[in-house]
Amino acid sequence: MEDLTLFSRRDFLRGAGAFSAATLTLWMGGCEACWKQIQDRPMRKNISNLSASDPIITTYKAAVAAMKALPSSDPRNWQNQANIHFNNCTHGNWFFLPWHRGYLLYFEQICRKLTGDSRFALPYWNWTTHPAVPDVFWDTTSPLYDINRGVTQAMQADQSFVGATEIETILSQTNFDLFASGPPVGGELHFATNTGMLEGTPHNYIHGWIDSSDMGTFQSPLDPVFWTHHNMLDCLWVDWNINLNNSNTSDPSWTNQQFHDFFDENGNPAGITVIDTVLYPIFLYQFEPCAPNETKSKKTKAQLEQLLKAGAPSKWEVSKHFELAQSVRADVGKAATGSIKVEPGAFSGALESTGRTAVVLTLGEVEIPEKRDFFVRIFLNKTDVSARTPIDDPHYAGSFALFADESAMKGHAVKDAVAGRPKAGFIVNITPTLRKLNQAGSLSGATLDVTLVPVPYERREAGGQQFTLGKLDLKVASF
Ligand SMILES: [Cu+2]
Repeated sequence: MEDLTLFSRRDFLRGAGAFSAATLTLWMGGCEACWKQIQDRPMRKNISNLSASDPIITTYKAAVAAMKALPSSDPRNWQNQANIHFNNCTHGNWFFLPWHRGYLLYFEQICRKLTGDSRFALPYWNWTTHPAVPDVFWDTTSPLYDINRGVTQAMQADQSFVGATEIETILSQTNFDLFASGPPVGGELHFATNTGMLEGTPHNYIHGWIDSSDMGTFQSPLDPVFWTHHNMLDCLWVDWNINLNNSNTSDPSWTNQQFHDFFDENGNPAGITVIDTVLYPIFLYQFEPCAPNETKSKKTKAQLEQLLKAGAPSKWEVSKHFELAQSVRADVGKAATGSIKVEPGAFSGALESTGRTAVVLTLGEVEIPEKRDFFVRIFLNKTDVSARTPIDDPHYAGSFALFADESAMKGHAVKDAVAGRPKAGFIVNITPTLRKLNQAGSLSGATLDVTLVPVPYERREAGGQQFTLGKLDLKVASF
């Protein structure tokens, strides 16, 4: 008999909506109808494949219109939904994915209730296959339009952030912290101190690229694109877990964390427990394939449930640690280098193509500027690079973008001013680049040069801006 404790939690059942404790219990015991209900759970589809008259689009439009029409006293009101994010969102740490998964689930339930379309499933925007903001968001008479966007309908997101090669690199991370962001430094849920690759690269980039007083800020859910953007991230998390069979962290400070920031379809307060969110995609909804070269896992549903519920330790065993404890400052459009002293042979274990040892670079104490008109590229052992250096250069090690500063969140500015706040941090697995350099014989020195290039977003003049970080940290880690 399987463990049913998860399903007795009130909050989960609230989120589950269609299921009751009784039906789930029956299903676990072999109830055919419940099994079928779960098999037929609503399908979250690729919005770019839907015509403007598709019922999913019609419902989404009607739901957004209905939320916009609700009085401000109703927590399901459009602005109030965005305020949930503004006041409570978690970024730059490992609560990022589950918090947003819960947020989306309750939003989807509200859409269903307000439109009467009980099988509505939120569509996702696959920016890998369709890098422009989808057409349905550009009809100026539609509730899905947002006048504040800085991009145009014709512009395309940069391949180095959303392209298949980059997304495959991110999905190939086996460590939860690297893939999904790591534990918050200092334990504070709202500090962006440990941003992993899925969040730091496509997530942050899309927010900054759309460039508006909405998407570029913590009020981003005011743009209906937001929900389809985060749904794509949710889909990639599902792919990473369910198709690629990677485990989330088993750390109890992650699994047991609760958030009570949401409202259900009736406008009543609702919450999530992180460990419950890992099972949503098995029981409550499913996705059309969204990842490059997606293949289904051969595991059974029961095996998947077991894998997801158990998780695995995500903590790294650090065998070597080198750091540059001084700031690196780069003008936008120009390169700046930090040279980290390393001992000879330091990376040898990680350079073999097998094994679970990696070299992880942390960009620490990053200043998030008020205007974030640029993103950052990283090159190793090559200092004469510029904003035009192509990303297929063998020294290229990754790109990341900056999202809003958490001091912009309501309630935090005051607290931060008093307590002092840790600055942003980003983690990047640089092992593949080191392997390439090693093969080419350019990894022999006593230092590793980390060159950062802040690249202005297309069409924007990021004049006078600087990118500054306080610390570069290099870990040889096994996980
Ligand atoms: Cu976001």
